[in-house]
Amino acid sequence: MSDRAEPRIYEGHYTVPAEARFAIVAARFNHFVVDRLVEGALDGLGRHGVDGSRIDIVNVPGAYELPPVVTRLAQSGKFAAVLALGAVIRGATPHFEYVAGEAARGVGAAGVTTGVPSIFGVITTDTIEQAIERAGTKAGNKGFEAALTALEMVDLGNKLTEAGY
Ligand code: INI
Repeated sequence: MSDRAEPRIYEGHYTVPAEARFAIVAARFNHFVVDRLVEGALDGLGRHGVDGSRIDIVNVPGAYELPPVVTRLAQSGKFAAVLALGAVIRGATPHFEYVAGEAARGVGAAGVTTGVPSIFGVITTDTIEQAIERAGTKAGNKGFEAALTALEMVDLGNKLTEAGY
């Protein structure tokens, strides 16, 4: 047996503080897909004891509008995490790169600048079929995944705070 000290490992689990509140910001564009993501996120949170009374849902026109609202909610200090949900589908539009890029950059920046986990639950695909696959059919549900990511990051943040980081 080695007497070498083991490293400390920090990792979040799906443990939710009783008072933690969550915000979901959902884009209306491609709502037939995004509605499934919202359902998935509510399911993911609900399965870990977060019922609707602890969740606010805010709707915005499109994925491009997610970042300012995610930032505002994260800055409010009222939420343990903010989930951004949307679907950017390339289709025939050259708009895709701008919308998807800005949504990803802006939601990421919200998390970095506020310290509140800001989760990127935005599907970016070439086709509607691929988007549907990621919204509760054969490739899982990105809203559900976003909920679990949020829970893990909240718990990780609490553990790092306890450790003095
Ligand atoms: N918004 C989306 O959420 N998904 C898309 O696929 C999309 N496309 O393809 O254009 C989209 N555009 C709208 C955009 O998010 C803004 O609402 C709009 O540009 C006004 O700022």
